[in-house]
Amino acid sequence: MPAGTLERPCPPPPGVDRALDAVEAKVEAGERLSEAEGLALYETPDVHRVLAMADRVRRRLHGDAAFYNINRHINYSNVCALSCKFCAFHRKKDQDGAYEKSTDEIVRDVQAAAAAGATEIHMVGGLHPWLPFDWYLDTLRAMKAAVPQIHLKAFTAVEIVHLQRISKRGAEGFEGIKAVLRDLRDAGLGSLPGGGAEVFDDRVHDEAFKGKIRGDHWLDVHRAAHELGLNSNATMLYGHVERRPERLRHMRLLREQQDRTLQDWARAQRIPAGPAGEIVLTGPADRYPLERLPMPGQAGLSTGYFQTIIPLPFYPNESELEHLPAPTGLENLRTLAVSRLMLDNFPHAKAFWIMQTLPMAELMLGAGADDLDGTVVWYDITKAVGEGNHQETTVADLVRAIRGAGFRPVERDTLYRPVVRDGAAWRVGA
Ligand code: V47
Repeated sequence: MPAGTLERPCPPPPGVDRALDAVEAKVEAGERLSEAEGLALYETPDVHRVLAMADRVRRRLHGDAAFYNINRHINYSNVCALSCKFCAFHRKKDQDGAYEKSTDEIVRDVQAAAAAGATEIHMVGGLHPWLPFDWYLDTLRAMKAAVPQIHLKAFTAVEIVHLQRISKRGAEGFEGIKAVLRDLRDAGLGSLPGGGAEVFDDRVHDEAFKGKIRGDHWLDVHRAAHELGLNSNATMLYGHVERRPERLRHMRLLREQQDRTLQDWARAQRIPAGPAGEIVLTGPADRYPLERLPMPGQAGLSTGYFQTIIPLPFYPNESELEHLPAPTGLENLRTLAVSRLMLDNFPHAKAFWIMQTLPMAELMLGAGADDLDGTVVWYDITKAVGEGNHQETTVADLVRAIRGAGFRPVERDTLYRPVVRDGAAWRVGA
């Protein structure tokens, strides 16, 4: 052995990417990552280090808590004026398999959900060509009248724009969106789900979901909801015709909007904004004199905000993009971890078990996710396994997955408040 060999610094073991050191140092310090740094997280062969970084950030935010909820997804109709290439859910009115649920059927679903302990109904559907605006208002009112305590999280941004068009309320643009959201809120709408965002990029839009609203319009709908005090979520549909830089841009646009939304709250919580006005919630504990997580009703918070980022892996089956391969397990883990690291001002990251599968969602709890969504029961939009739309998991399965991953299960309501339960009866805890 030549002299001095042992004194030379050890080369990194295979798979260790030294270029990540600077990125990791920024994560440790709680500094915002650029899109270029996000790309480094995406391109490194050392994917497990990226997952570990996201886990660190997730533990700073939530410790060992992992959230789930008891909910029902209701898809009121699959009839849709659009024909997005990635979507296997939509049907034309007289096509085989087209359906519409009546208000009475929906109310029965809500009552059955409440009897089983559900705290939330998540309701979305296609852009129905002739259901009138009043049908949506009446249905929300009937749902709330049947079960006043239930939270109604309903309608993606593209449905809201559709409702604006059919509502004939006169107002246009942003004010028109707000007017429609105000009517829906007054009829019982509690928050907006994160669907329909896909990927905020015009090339991807024109190739895979032309006809749907573009990213700026989607962001405007959520901004309007936030201004009215409604919280919302954000999805990112990945693994189809988009590329990784486009995913990172999607994350940046969400993050910039959230910065503006949280400014007053951050000031009240004495969270220092960064040089570009950025509000980072994922740094070390000593940066946060008061609360690091926005919660409804908190000092400085007069608006709603984005609660959760939900990366959704593309399911090619039965869509017009069926020839594309679905994203791999590691790509799913990595995309979740990169989302957690880039979206440093989003309180939560969800591994939606229906699309990820429960075993994959369990792994994701150690890679940045703090939430699994809920019991779901019926789901029409994608089918990971088997036939039919009965896709239910029990609370026992969710709790077992969370415990198996080494976390502490916490039942939450839609706004991430802890739930105290006595059978099907429940209240929000402290
Ligand atoms: O908007 C449609 C996506 C979304 C496919 O806010 C597909 O808490 C994969 O938004 N492959 C609906 N994805 C689901 C959604 C959601 C789910 C769970 C929780 C929340 C929340 C929101 O599903 C659609 C679309 O982006 N989608 N087709 C497909 N083939």
